[in-house]
Amino acid sequence: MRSRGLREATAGTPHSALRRAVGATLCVLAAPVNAWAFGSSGVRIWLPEAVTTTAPAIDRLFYIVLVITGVVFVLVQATLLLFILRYRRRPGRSAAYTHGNQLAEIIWTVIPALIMVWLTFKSQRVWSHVRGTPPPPDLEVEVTGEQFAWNVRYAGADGALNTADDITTINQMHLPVGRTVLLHLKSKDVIHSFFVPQFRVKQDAVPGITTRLWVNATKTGHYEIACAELCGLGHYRMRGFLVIESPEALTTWLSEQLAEQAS
Ligand SMILES: [Cu+2]
Repeated sequence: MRSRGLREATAGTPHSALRRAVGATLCVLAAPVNAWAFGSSGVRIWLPEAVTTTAPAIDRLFYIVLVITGVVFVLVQATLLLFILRYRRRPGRSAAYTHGNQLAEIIWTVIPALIMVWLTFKSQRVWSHVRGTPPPPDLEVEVTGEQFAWNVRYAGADGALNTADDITTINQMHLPVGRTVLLHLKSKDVIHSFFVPQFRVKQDAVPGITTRLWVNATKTGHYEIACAELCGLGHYRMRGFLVIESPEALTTWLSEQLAEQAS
């Protein structure tokens, strides 16, 4: 630890100013990590609330990459500024010619390579969990994008999708909290993109392809489904409403939809 005397002795030097600037920047960059570490009691910097079992791991990865790239950015820009000032043209000083420094080149190649390899393994674990084989679902729902609405289909009493007793809604999706839901994502016409920010899910709905996504919501609430792909003139109004509720409330809602459909 630096002694008090030494701190006071270096307090007014340009080096100490640089150190303070780097320290302040690191504090700002560390704020999102702090928010993540303290969970819901922390300050939300800019990401929306995370309401699925997979969202915290995705956020953690995002903040790790943000902090690493942020620190590198600040260090590189500070060094650049320092060198611009320190080695600026001065009368009587000629330029020095150099072939570089092999040790420095090895260091700044090996360290980023190791960080990249570490991030690859770390992100692969998250990716395979989120997008690998889905866990056994408690409920399957079909979501079909079309210009400019989300068609949602639930299985009826027979428990099978795409049969006569299906329950269909437009722009209204209800899902149960604490249950694994498998979404079958389709498109009728052009490429749409199913986007629920609180799920940390943004997935293209491509004509001719059924994409499977699984989610397990951790919190009840009202959220929005956006289309994140410019899909035509009415793209701006392609907006769905998502309700996460208890399984019992979902059963009630589904029977209401069925009664409405039959009348
Ligand atoms: Cu769309």
